[in-house]
Amino acid sequence: DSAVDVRSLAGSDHHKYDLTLTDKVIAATGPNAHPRLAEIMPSLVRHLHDFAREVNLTVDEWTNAIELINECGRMSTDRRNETQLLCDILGLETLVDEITANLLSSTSSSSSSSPTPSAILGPFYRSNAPLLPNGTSIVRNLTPSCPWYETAQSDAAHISGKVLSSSTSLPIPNAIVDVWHTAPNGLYEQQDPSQPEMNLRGRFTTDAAGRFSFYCLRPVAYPIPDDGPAGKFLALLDRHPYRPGHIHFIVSAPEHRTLTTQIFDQRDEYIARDSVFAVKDELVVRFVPREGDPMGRWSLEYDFVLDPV
Ligand code: MBD
Ligand code: FE
Repeated sequence: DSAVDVRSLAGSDHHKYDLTLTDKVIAATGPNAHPRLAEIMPSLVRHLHDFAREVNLTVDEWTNAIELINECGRMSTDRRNETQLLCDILGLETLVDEITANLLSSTSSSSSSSPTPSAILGPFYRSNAPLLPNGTSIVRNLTPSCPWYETAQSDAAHISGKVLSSSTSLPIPNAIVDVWHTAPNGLYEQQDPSQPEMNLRGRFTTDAAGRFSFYCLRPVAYPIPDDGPAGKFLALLDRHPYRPGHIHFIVSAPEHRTLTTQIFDQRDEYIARDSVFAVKDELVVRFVPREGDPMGRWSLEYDFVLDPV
């Protein structure tokens, strides 16, 4: 009889049975295993083994894959996280973000407005960005000698809005809007020695009316780092490395669930083919011309709606 419940065999007498390799690996988990791991490992092992059998994975191919993963784990000089980047180009960070959002929304109580959709964090977040007063700029020490000085003038933008609670639609004072994006050369500050420390990063606190405002730049499309293992992998897949122009946010407030998200500039040619699959319709924004403000040629009003905890 081949129908054996392998879970009941963990322990003494499983060697008596002719289990397949897959079943043996699953059955090897002991009774005191970490509960969540005990729950998920049978599925992981089954899918992993089924995959290898389905594609007839050879030792050479497996060795190449191990080398790719090992290379991702070796920290590059700009502290980039290539393991995360590898997950991103496989759509995995977006998938787990989606799964997490679905789990949370099914348990959340009645709300009067729908929360702002989340989007992936990405590998370039830095904590402790400068706390800045509303109405100031995250563009630091910009001088005419900067190679992208002209672009920074023509793409200077003012972003303002409210942070609201989905349960009441009321504004939330003292919420923190943590923002970061790349320079017009497509590089985040920590990737680019020519940018000042914490350039294009800042944290703003909403006022009594739940409002925040700051100056930044309209975001540009740029390739995710393609000089390392993730880039090598993309090339082997004949895929482009570009992300549409985007601005990252982490919005947090007392008694509310922290929102990690991104907004995407509607004008961007890569909006429908993000290399890391993070674009959602509700996160696509339209900057409009701003009159009479030399600090910002473009304007955007955007509200963030947070779910209560
Ligand atoms: C990025 O800038 C980014 O936001 C993500 C998610 C992945 C790679 C580079
Ligand atoms: Fe990014």
